[in-house]
Amino acid sequence: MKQAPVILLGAGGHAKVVLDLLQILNRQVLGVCDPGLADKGIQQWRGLPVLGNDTAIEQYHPDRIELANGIGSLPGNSLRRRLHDQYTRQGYWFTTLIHPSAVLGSGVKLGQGVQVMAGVIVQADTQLGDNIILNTGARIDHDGRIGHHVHIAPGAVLSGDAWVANDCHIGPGAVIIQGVKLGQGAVVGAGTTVLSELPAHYQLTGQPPRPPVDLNMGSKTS
Ligand code: JB3
Repeated sequence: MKQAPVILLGAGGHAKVVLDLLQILNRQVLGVCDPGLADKGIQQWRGLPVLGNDTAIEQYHPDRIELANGIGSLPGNSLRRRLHDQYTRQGYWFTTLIHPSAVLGSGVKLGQGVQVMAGVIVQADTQLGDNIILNTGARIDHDGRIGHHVHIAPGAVLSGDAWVANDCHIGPGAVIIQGVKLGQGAVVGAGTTVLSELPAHYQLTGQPPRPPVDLNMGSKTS
């Protein structure tokens, strides 16, 4: 079946990678919505028409198009999630994209709007929620459970049976050993190895890790 044409949201660093992937997958891209470009009157971005800010989406019936979320996700920035939630509520569908170089094991399940970038490996029976980024070269071993809106940054590694709740951020090159659970909104810093459960809204950074920080207390480490 022919896939619907796509509108790309955002025109920053993450959107460049998503656009490359759309093109590798031969998806028709109608244009890009980005207020940063629209406000400056810029009409073209990487060969695509700039359709305007996000309200331009509403000129297209939800049955006629799919959306690609080109906004990245970093701790403390919920724009990617907000756009996903807003437009799915309005009946739009975010396309799931899998780079041809990715390897997905048997029984792997992906939600709506998951982006699987170049070189990713996901092993058997892992389940992924909606709006997840598995960034370049990330690896998730068997039986993982990954919640909605999670970003697993380039080169991060999750051993078997790791459970990652909604809204978590796992930094580049981080390592999560087998069977470990991360609570909702937990943040793991670049290169940090997580050996035991991290509660919801806690941040673990450094290697060896510094003591976990409660993100709700407003004192973040970098
Ligand atoms: O580290 C990696 C591999 N990727 C990072 C990614 C996960 O997150 C990347 O290096 C960046 O740190 C970040 O990528 P992102 O989100 O593309 O950030 P940036 O390059 O700053 O671009 C953000 C874009 O979003 C800009 O073009 C903004 O104009 C646009 N933008 C801001 N608000 C918006 C809105 N776009 C839309 N459609 N709607 C908005 O409300």
